[in-house]
Amino acid sequence: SFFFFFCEVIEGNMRILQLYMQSEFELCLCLLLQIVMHVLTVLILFLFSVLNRTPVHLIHEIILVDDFSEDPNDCRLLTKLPKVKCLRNKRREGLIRSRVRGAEAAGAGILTFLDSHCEVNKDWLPPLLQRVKEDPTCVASPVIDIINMDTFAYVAASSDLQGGFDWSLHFKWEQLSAEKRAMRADPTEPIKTPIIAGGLFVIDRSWFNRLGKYDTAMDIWGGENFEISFRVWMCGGSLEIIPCSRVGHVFRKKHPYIFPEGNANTYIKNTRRTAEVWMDEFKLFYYSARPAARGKSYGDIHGRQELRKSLKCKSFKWYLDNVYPELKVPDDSDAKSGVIRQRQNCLESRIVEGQDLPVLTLAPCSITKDVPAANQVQNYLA
Ligand SMILES: [Mn+2]
Repeated sequence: SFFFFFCEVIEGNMRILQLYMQSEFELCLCLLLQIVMHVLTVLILFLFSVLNRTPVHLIHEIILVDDFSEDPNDCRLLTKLPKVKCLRNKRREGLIRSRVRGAEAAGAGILTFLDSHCEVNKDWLPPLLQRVKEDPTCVASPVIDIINMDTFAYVAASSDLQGGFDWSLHFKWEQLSAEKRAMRADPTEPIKTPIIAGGLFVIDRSWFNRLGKYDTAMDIWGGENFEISFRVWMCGGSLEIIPCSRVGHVFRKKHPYIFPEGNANTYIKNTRRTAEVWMDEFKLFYYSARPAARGKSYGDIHGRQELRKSLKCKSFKWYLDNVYPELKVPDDSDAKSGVIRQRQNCLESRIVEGQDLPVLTLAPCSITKDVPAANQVQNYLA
């Protein structure tokens, strides 16, 4: 069965074996086998890479939060590895509350948050720690490389990208603007990023606590990176990508979490909380881009609004002007009127009996003397 395991995901397993051979853990191969049989390959790869590629004196402890997984023994078994501790939730809490629980249990002055499906690369930690030591309000994240979920192949990502988003609060990587590129004298310089991709970052513990940790009323997963990014920038900190630090992340096709409310509803609840607390009048653009969010309940945000007030955070307008000028604020000049054509067909709206709203279809374009038919003229945002 060990052989079978090695056949299954060869590249990842070879890396685990190499990391094991290089390590000085007093862990017999039988225990390794036992661990391997019980838990996911990615979790083993994660722990071995952290233990082998991090100067040992820089790790106070590695806290795993088991979010009510099927077998409590999986996590318990991993505590046989040096520095590893395990906390198990009594019920499924999701990423956000699990992270807060881990952070509250942590004993060190600087916290490093990582997903469990990561493989840290050589010398990943010191550049992140150094940046946070220099400036404790800076939240430092690595360049996130890509690990293929089927083959475990490790693919380097570009190191001159920043995190960005659109008004529907959909995250995307984007090229640095020409101005930002011109200001960079050296490719190892930190990149100020408007938003972090997800959960890989180093933060000073008292700064994390003072800033209000995470919004623990958010469910399961999604949207929390917007909330923490807006909060860090608007409340006096900064977010940086440190090009000298690289961590591989396994990108899965399917989400490992079950969303009791459905994936889209959870994302809307979490992003709606973010928009309501942090985006001021600009939240209207969020609602225009995500009309489905309007009717969805998002719980009580009073506590988070109080937090924003007590930290005397800046406005979302300040954030847009100073941190993310690349995000275009829609205005009237973006509204266009005209025909939307696909080959010889045009988008046409029709009133259908028994339906409140017009129905869109494609129909042959109907243009007489350069004037399009009224039902083929659409208003849209370019
Ligand atoms: Mn992840």
